[in-house]
Amino acid sequence: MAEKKRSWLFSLPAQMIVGLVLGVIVGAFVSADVGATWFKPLGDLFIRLIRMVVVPLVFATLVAGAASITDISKLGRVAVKILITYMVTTAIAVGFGLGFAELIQPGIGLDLSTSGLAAKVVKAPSIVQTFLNFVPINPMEAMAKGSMLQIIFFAVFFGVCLAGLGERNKPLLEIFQLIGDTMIRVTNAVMYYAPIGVFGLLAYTVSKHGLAVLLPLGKLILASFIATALFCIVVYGAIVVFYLHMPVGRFLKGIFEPWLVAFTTCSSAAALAVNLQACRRLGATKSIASFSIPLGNTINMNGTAIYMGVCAVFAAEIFGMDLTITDQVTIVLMGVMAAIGTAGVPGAGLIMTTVVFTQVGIPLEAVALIAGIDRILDMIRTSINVVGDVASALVVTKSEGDLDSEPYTEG
Ligand code: DAS
Repeated sequence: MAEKKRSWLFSLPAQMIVGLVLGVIVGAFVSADVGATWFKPLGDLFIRLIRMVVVPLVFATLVAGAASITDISKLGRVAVKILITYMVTTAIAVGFGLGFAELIQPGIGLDLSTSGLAAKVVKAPSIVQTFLNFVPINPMEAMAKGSMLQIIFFAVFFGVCLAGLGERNKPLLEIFQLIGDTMIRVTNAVMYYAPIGVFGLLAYTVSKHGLAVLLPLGKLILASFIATALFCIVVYGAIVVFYLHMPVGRFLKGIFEPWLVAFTTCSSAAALAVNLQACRRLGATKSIASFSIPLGNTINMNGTAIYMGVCAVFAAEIFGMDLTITDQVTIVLMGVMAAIGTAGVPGAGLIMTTVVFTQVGIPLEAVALIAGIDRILDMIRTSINVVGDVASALVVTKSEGDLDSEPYTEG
């Protein structure tokens, strides 16, 4: 029997918005004590559930992703180029998000530091020490502690070496793929609790701070949207006009379908197939598109990177934190790693913000606060994640002298 198409109103995003609205209304009418006693635990449970999934989700999906890059040796030069393009555009994206948010300061106007949630003072290590800290002395200890930077480093290293085993790796690769798929199901199950968690946290926050809490959330959406739009115009605009020498209209028309699928589903994975076709139609060769689009779908998330920068500044501001230059460099580094570790499914980026926040001492209550409006932010960032995959694939195709200037038609 065809599954009955449920109205959007019953969808999880709608339920999260209902949770947010109800939380605000209830919070406006109850005392701070009632909010702390009855509603804060609901939000705390959501935060614990989010923290529960991060380590196994990131480790399994990254090992499986890295291990599936089997033809890196064959594609050597192209693989190196595409990975460098991914890292550079992602780092620029985090910097864009961070810089723009510092400019418009979305979090100013709300001070949660009085909620006993003062930011943890994290003595930021020197830049050299930060890079040395990438390497876990004991990977199991890193997982037990949730040291995400070290977990991501070990997962990618382990995955690439697993790929090197060739055919022998099949059983173990399948196990990690199954664990990754299972953890995505666990994450989806956790997100079903999100409406209640969002309700609890908003009710508590509004009961303590009043309705003023809403203004910064609106500014966060605006900051995320404008930073993303500016990044697209400046970075992708420069690539298309000055490097690809492609008519902007042709590029926009070519990426529209994957952009729309990603925007509406909030899932890069859902847009993978149409993104592959769009990339080919825009002139990428079959080998570069079929290697880079699935890889980019897993590790290249420019929209999520911008979101990491914007949210880190927003969260620091609502807890009265002044970000030092070292904090900002750490946010860019961690934002890149968090974006790499983000799965191509709805809400994955929200969970990965814990990777960035923890590294600079931002209380994770900020994650649950952002959760209420995260679906809107997810639409913005996911749609750009898929555009970035196409842009990078075309850059590498052009660098190989293979960019097909004529629109490709399915032959
Ligand atoms: N929704 C994720 C994706 O599909 C991105 C994210 O949550 O940041 O790309």
